[in-house]
Amino acid sequence: MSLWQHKLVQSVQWRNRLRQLVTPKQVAQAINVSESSLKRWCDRGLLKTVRTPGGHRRVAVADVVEFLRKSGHDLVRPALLGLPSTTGQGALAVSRARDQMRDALLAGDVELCRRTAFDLHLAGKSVSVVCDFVLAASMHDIGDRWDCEEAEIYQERRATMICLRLLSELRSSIPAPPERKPSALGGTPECDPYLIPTTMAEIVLRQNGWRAQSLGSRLPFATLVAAIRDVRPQLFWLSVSHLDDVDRFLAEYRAFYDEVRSQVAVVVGGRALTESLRRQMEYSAYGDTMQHLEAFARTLQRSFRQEPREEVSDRSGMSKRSRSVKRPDK
Ligand code: B12
Repeated sequence: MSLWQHKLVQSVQWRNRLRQLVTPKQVAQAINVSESSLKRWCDRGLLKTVRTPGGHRRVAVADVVEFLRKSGHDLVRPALLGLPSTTGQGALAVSRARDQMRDALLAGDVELCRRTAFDLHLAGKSVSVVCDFVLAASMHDIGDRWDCEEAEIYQERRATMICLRLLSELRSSIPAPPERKPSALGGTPECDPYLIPTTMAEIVLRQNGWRAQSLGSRLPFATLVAAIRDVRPQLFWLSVSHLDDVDRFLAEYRAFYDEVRSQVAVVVGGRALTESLRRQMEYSAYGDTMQHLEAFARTLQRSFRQEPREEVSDRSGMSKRSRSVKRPDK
């Protein structure tokens, strides 16, 4: 088995572990509390449990991770839950984490990348912060180094693969939103191969309780219309990192927006959407970062709890052009 095959197997194993069920005793030992305290938390609903057919309590590792993020308890023995060892730095400062992540990405050190992201996640940092300030910032840095011939193309490609793998692992560590939650879809237009930002959007929205799914990259607008018709999401994000024919994009986007504007809130963002381009577009909201997307999604969710058609007060920091939002199906 090659080194890369070995790393891929490790990544799959890691994601499977997050879906695994463990006993309350294992959790108690992993976070160094008594089993009775842990069972009390389970009884009070602070830690979600399921019952085996024999009536025994079990906890999903992803739910333990969520509990640790909210409660602030330390993970003393991660190996007991099959989780990666931490860097031992607890709530690593975001700027230090970014430097550590960039260096680990450049060196292809998957394990250090995983530990760095996981440390922040366990310390309660939102996925949007990890995405904007650690992963995206590291990739920007790597891109600049490639541009200045200080990094090899293979290092940039490898860093992209590692980022996508980390995002997939982070996704597994977030409990799946229930069926009744609003849904979101998104992707990139046909000329845009950039996968990381749209993958980030999916995970950020899932952490905020949306049943979000990225459709991936290079999607013709006609198929996006079909996806919206079939899935009927409440939110659609379009991430635009690269455009080769701006006029064609604008024409196709306008036709797309006219078709879907009454069905879904459309949020746009991405490096290629310059201000002058945005001025020629209509959309429900625009954002520069995953944090902006998160803030808008929260505002939209709040509006679902209010009367239908009520004007949404936007505290997201995103600019709005028009808005037409339907409530999630009950
Ligand atoms: C990885 C990479 C690639 C990969 C992408 C692989 C993949 N499948 O994703 C590949 C190999 C395809 C690639 C190709 C090229 N690349 Co390239 N690439 C990069 C790199 C290093 C990282 C991109 C990335 O994923 N960044 C991380 C994301 C998360 O950051 P982001 O895009 O800024 O997204 C953030 C915000 O924009 C926002 N956001 C994004 N989408 C959305 C959506 C919504 C709704 C909201 C609210 C917010 C939002 O939130 C994100 C998180 O903060 C960048 C460097 C950089 N600055 O990003 C260069 C970079 C973008 N590439 C560059 C170049 C030049 C190219 C090529 C032309 C190289 C070549 N000669 O072939 C080709 C172009 C191919 C094409 N058709 O587009 C240049 C672009 C320069 C420019 N002026 O536009 C860059 C900037 C590198 C550099 N410093 O020179 N590239």
